[in-house]
Amino acid sequence: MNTATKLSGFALGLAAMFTGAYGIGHVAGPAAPAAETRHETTDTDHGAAGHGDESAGDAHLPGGLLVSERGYTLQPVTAPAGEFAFRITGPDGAPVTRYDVAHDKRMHLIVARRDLSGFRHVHPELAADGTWRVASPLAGPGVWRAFADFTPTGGESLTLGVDVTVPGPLAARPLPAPATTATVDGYTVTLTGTPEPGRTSRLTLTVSRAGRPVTDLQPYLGAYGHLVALRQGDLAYLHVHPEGTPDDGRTPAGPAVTFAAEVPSAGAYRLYLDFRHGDTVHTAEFTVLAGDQPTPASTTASTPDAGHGTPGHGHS
Ligand SMILES: [Cu+2]
Repeated sequence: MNTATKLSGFALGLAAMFTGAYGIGHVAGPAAPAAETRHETTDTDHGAAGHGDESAGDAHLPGGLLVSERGYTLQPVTAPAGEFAFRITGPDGAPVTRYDVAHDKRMHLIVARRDLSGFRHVHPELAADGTWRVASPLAGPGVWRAFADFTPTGGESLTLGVDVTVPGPLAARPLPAPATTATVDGYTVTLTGTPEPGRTSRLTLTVSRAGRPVTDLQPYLGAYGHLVALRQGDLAYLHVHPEGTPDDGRTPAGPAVTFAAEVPSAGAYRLYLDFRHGDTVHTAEFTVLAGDQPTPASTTASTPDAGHGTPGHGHS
C-alpha cells in the first residue's frame, strides 16, 4: 500500500465515529508505476461498500486532480453570463442524469482560485438533460479549479476537477501565513491539532463570537461543519465530515467541531471550514503546514520584468 498517496484512510477504531471523507480518487495518474495503474483501474476492490471500507492494498490518489476518472468526465458547458454550467458524462459517453444524495445534495461544487483564494461551496440544480447550473461562484478573474463532488447512481463517490479561466486583470495573492485563528463575519474560529502526513489527525475547530463560545451551531448538510482541505501546488482535494452528527443525541452544537483528517503528504494546505449560524453559512480559512516544512513554498513566481537586474536571474 502506498500510504503516501492515500488520502483519507481512517483508523478502524474511529471508523464508526464519523462519516468517511469522500471524493477520493482511485485511478492512478501518469506518474504512477504501470503496475499500480493497472491495479487501480481494475476497480474490482471498490464495490458498493463505499469509502467507509477502505481496504488495505489500495493506493489512492487524492481527489480532484483528474478531469476524467473511471469513465466519468467533468465538462463545463457554455452558460449565460453570471451562470456556471457543466455536465458529467458517464462511461457510455452520455451525460449522467441519476445521482445519489450524499450529505443532503446530489452535487457539491467547490471552487477555488489556483492561488487558493476565493473558495466557494455551492449546490447546482440538475436539468433533465444532465446539465448542472448554478449562479456562478467564480468571483472575479483568475484560473479557478472547479471540483464536482458527487455519487453517480450505481457507482462510487468521485471528485473530478477542471480548470476554468475567468479573463481579466489578476493580482495573484500569496498564500496567507500559517495561523491557528481565523475571523469571518464577526466570528473567531480557533484551530487545534496539526495534520500529520499519512496518518489520521484530529483537528478541532472552535467557534466564538464577541468572545463567547457559540453553542447553537445549526446543522448544515447534515453536520455541524464541513472541512475542505486543498494542497498548495496542485489543489489536491480532501473533504472531511466531523465526528458526530446533529441528530445523534450526543454531539453538541458547538463551540467545538472535531474532524479526523489525513493529508496525503507534507506541505502547505488551505483549510476551509463551512459552518452555519444565524441562518447563514460562514467559511473560516486557515493555512496549515503538514509535516516537516518550516515555511510554505511560494507559488507566485516573479514576472519576467521583475527578474531583470536580480543577480542570477538576468535575461540574456
Ligand atoms: Cu455541498
